[in-house]
Amino acid sequence: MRAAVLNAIGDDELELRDDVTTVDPGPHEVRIGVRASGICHSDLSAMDGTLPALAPGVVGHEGAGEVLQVGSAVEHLTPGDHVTVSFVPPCGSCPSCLRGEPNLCAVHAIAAFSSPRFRRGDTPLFGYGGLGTFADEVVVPASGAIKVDPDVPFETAALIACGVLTGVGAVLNTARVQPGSTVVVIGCGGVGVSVLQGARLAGATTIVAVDPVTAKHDVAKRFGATHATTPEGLEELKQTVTAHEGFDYAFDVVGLPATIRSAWDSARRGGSVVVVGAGKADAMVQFSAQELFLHDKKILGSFYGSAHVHRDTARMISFWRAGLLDLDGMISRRLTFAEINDGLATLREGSTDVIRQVVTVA
Ligand code: CXF
Ligand code: ZN
Repeated sequence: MRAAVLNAIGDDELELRDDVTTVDPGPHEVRIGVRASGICHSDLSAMDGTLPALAPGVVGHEGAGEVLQVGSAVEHLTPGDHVTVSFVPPCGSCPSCLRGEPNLCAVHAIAAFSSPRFRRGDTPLFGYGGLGTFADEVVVPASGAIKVDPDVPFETAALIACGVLTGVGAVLNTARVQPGSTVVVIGCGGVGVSVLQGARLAGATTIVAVDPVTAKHDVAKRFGATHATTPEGLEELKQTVTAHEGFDYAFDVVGLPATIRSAWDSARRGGSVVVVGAGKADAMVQFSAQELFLHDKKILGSFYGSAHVHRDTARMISFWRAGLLDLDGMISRRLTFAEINDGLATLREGSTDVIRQVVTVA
């Protein structure tokens, strides 16, 4: 079958091959025929070493498809079911799952670093985040395949699997944004736009989008931003729209020390600073000991939108059905499998108004 292989960390391009096979599904696993996969910035971060990934391996982690085969112990899925796939399949019984934080379940996430999911000849290939959705098929733990109604287009469903759960989840689950709030969102890619939509959904009344690419400002307004600015204009706009208070909630959706610091500086005393952006392991952010205490700001990390993936996938689909979440409008480009490297280059370039590019795999 086809798969886009990252041969070594640091490579700019994936090698598109047609001689890759998956491992066989174990009793608690399922084989999925991938039908659509979004291109997420974390795929680039796997390629350039910003986020942990193993090579050789198959990247892609925002996918949806059809169940082809189920392991002998799998009861809740049958071939033909439509699903999204998750890079954090909840095991259901570890301390994180039991305390109601299944987004932090490490059981399968850790296994992804020791058990390859694919083979090319005699060479084992890892799957990024335990997935590897830039491939015709993936074999995943059954709890990481989330059933969706068959009328939801695969492209639409795929977006939920990473970017939408991460962004909308950061607003509703991590920050619990209150109606009438003031919100600033730094970074307007697929996740940033999802944060904007989440803020609108939560009833925030002032929503400021920040991005250096001015072409993204109109895009941001389509998804809920009431104002948009470059980073240089943020301080002045903050003074105007919050009457010198600062924002109730400031989301960093970039993950750079400067943008995290900017989120901190934008939040009001007592406000919440939510770090959604996936930064480097060795990038350090500075806060003075005094400001941490004096300003009473809450710094909240947000991994995978603090989501309960099964509950929240269903919730995102109901928002979409109710017209409260525009998922289809987020798809700015549909690509074929052969165009994956072009899509990655477009995203790396960053200078367009592309929100999400979706690869049609079928
Ligand atoms: C990433 C985190 C590392 C594994 C793949 C997904 N998160 C969002 O893009
Ligand atoms: Zn992602």
